[in-house]
Amino acid sequence: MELLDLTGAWQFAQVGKKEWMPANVPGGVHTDLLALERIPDPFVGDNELKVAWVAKEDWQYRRSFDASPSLLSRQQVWLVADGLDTLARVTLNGRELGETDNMYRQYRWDVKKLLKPSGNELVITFFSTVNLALDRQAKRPLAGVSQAIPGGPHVRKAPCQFGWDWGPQLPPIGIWKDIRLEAYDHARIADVHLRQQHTGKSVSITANIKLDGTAAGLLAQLRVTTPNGEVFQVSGDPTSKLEVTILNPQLWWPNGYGQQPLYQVQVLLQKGTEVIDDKRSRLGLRTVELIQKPDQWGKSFTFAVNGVKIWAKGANWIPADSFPTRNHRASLEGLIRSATQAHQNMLRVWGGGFYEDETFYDLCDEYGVLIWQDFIFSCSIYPLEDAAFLANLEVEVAQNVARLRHHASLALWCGNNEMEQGWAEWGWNKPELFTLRDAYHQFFHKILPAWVANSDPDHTYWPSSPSSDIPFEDPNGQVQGDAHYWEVWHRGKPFTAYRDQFPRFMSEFGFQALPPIETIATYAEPKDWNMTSYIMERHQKNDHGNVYMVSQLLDTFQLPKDFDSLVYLSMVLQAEGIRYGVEHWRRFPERVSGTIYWQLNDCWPVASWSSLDYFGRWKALHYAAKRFYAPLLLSIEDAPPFQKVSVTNDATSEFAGKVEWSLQTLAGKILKSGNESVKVAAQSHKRVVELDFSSFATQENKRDLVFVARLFQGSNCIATQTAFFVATKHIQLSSPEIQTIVSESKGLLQVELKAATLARLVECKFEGVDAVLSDNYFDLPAGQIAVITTRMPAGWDLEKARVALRVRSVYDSYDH
Ligand code: BMA
Repeated sequence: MELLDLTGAWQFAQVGKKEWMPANVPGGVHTDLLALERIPDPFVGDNELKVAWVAKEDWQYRRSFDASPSLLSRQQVWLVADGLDTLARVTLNGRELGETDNMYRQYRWDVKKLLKPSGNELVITFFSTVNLALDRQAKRPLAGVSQAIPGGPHVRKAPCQFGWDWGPQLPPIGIWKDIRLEAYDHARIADVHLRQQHTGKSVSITANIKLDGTAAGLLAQLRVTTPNGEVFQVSGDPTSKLEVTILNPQLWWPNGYGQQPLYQVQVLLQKGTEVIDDKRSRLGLRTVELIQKPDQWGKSFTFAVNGVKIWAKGANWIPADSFPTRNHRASLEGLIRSATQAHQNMLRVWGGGFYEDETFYDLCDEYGVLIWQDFIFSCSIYPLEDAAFLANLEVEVAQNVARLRHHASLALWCGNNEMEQGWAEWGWNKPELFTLRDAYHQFFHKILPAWVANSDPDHTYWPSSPSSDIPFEDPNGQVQGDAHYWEVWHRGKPFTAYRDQFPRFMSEFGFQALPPIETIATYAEPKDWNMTSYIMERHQKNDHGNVYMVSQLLDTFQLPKDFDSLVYLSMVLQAEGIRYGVEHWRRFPERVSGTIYWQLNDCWPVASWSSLDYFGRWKALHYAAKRFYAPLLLSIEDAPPFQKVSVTNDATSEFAGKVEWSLQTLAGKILKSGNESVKVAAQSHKRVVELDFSSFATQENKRDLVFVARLFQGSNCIATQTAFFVATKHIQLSSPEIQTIVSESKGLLQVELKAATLARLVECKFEGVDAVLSDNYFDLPAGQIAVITTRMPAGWDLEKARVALRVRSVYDSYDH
């Protein structure tokens, strides 16, 4: 195979204007205009509105290239575009090759007869998807989300790019993936289907190869290199199934359950000794299944890897940038690494974004992150009875399933996001929509599962999230299937409401926070630093979101003294809320098999449900996740005056340790204490002690009390938890006088903190640097020492760190 890479420098122009400007491919109109300073940064202030015109125009990209004699001499020469966004007409040397209407598809055109040795001119014209969507929507209105430009469901383009309740209306346009010429003689490898069969102590890897061209006279070779460098190989007819057997395989495990060894797989196509094409991939050897077994509550919804049950701990993934061509390995890796640092083992690639790039799944393979992959349909009615729409989907599904099915990280294919629920509960179910409801039923319960089974029989298909797996029947119930619980955020229920929920698998629930002040500073000037200012509300896409945040905030905390304190409180409020839910669900590991909170990341700087902001900064929730997703979880079920202490053990071996507890005044006077040795069986939960403090928590005293529990493994304290007897706003906090000792050892910066009286939700940061600390936003009981570390920032020394250290707690958030 001979390739001619056509990425890199192109030119672009607005259709109707004759000015050609430099462009970069892969890329898009917005990022190209931004590089030329022709538009203001859409992520700043209300520039989103100022650049809205871009997506309503048509644009052209062009480049010229030469074709070498060798390339021209090949029997087959094809132009291959891995992704065009979205409505494109492609011409080469003045001849139209075709049109595209699906950003998730790869397109290939035979260009053999059109090429010349030099001065080939490739032109791609992009027509406005916004105009098409609006036009189709006017003719045939389909329900969608209120924050989006209407009509998105008519076009196969990432739904959230039209706007979402956390995303701006900035639909990108352009060549968003690689583009190249592929030239070959005889045949090329069109597809390789790798499968693995586990039997006792061996795994057989098979490759089914599909060729474009003729197999006559060709030979295929399957070569597997183990993580230790040992090579297994077999050759055969390219149309036969090739198989190698790996004895004593090194199994792949999700994060927290073991290592992630990866086997290099190469499929070579040969003519004699000449290799004419090859395909490389990496395999993690593992089995993955979804166990749905009848039990006392209904039916389980438990993932198992290599036969071991996995308690799924994770978050929902959305596109990491409104302009996805800005995502590179480093930015994706930063997010995925942060997820695993917080002990996450599963991400749900949510159906309102797109099928992610290979790099994303490669990283998930490397970091041990299971992927729940939605097909790209979300919260809307789609024209699924339209034959042309279906034909387009069939290619999209076949291509993307084939592209991703070999990844060790892939755990589940899911039909869509919240559409079955839409039909069952959102008022779509009207007589005039019955045809579309039938089409939904046909597609997600018959057609799509059949396509998936055909291309990838090794992964489970799940019809929708949430779903009970019985079409339209209680899709968001708690008896079987997965559930989304939004009563706390969207309906204002208190965090304690999470404790009434016993989903079999919680695939969405969330609570918003503002991003850190450094992130706000990138889009709002200090004069706009007010929760309900125009700019702050331009960066809040959920109607009334800022009001919801403040309202819940005042149930827990006092009115903050300034904006910076409000930002801090909004973050710790979110952390406390999600912690409350997850700790509860982890106390029922047999009944609830996992929690995937909404949402891991952001696509621009915004107030949202994310735990990592657009720049990858850790919000307080992400630090809380590191604690509440720890394999050994100490938790307190607080129902004042009762405090119940529990340990949840996710590990596959028994835990033996000790819990120490005490009831203290805020100043640290111990009123009552005890300790209990504790054994918790593998993958289970144990209530350690249930205490009644009614004689201490009197009307006069309860505002001055804290209940502290600590979990010990040997002599190591591995977790501290606190619980109170009144809402935080009513705790009688006094100035905690936190003392810090900053030191350095082996490139690690260390901060030792000690408070004179209880410090609630202590935040540490080093001004001027984005440092991820080993822990943050934690309670510090009087007299107890907390030690946190971080890598010494490049170019810093101890003195600089001491000066830059800022510490605060809830006490500092209001006036005294
Ligand atoms: C869920 C998601 C998203 C949305 C989020 C917050 O329904 O599936 O559609 O962004 O809630 O409202």
